[in-house]
Amino acid sequence: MSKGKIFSGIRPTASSLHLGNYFGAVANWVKLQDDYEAIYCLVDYHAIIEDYDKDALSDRVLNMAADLLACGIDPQQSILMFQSAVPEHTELAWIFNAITSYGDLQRMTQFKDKSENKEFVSAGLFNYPILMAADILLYHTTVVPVGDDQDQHVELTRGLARRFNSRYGDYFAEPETIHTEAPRIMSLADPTSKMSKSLGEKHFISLFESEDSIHSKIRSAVTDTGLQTDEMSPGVKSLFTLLKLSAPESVYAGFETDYQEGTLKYVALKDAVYEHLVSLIQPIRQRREGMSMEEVRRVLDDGSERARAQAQVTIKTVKQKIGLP
Ligand code: AQP
Repeated sequence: MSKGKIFSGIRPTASSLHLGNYFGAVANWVKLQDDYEAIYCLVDYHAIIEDYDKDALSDRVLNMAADLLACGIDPQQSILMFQSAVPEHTELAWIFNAITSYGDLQRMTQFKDKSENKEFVSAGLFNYPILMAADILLYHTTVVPVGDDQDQHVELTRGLARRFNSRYGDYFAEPETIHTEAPRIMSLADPTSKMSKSLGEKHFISLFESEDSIHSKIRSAVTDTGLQTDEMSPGVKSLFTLLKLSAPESVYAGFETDYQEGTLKYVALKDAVYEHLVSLIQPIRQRREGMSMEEVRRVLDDGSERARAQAQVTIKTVKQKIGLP
């Protein structure tokens, strides 16, 4: 039986991955490599639609690729590539522009959140989901492993596949989303918001920041929201999620019992989260340290070339189907 096809991307908007990226998406990318034919992409065209540092972008692409390799993406098994090396992504996006409804784009919550209170909102930010749909469908993807903040965009992608197929004849499969057991990691400084770089330094933990900094961010994690309720507060829930993802089951169960019996000490919970998280990411950090950037560049160039060969076949067929000469 032929393997299903995966595509997923990450924006090189910072120099390294954060825990949200890792637990929400990348951990699954690594796990699914054996069962799927996978393409993982540094989506650099998605990184230029909001303010960005042009002098840093190129290095960020390389650094994020190095992070992904350190996390366990295997370039012998999967394609690791960057988007701007394969112009068919933007070519297909333009074609999809013609079949995307303005109203559908207006409903995208990420656009609403990211455009709020901004003086300059680029058309690229509005059109972002179209390029994402092109990224996915260009490779006849069947499965998209992402955090749940991307669900609405994958839904739009399915709709575009349907619309294309009904106008021009069956061609694109409708991809499914796959989540990890933690599809939304929350900010420790504001446990009601998603862990995210754009909220600022204290709202995310990078896989590669100093242990002191990780310790201090976990130690200052918000636990009480001041509201009296019988339910676990969002901050404590978030710490338990990180513990579940990093510690042995017995450690997690012990803290759960403490919580139920009312004997839980937040400091002990935070220290356990710190200790287990750091041990989990230690091997990744070590692999990252020894990595040659020349080798990373070679992996990316090779992956982009292999991806382009596939993308060119799709674009050729799409152009024929829509009547271009
Ligand atoms: N907090 C999160 N929990 C679970 N999954 C997450 N992802 C991102 N944040 C979380 C998933 O990571 C993949 C890459 O997403 P991206 O390119 O949007 O990553 P990002 O730019 O690093 O996300 P940020 O930090 O949220 O960026 P800003 O603040 O700029 O918007 C996706 O699969 C995403 O779901």
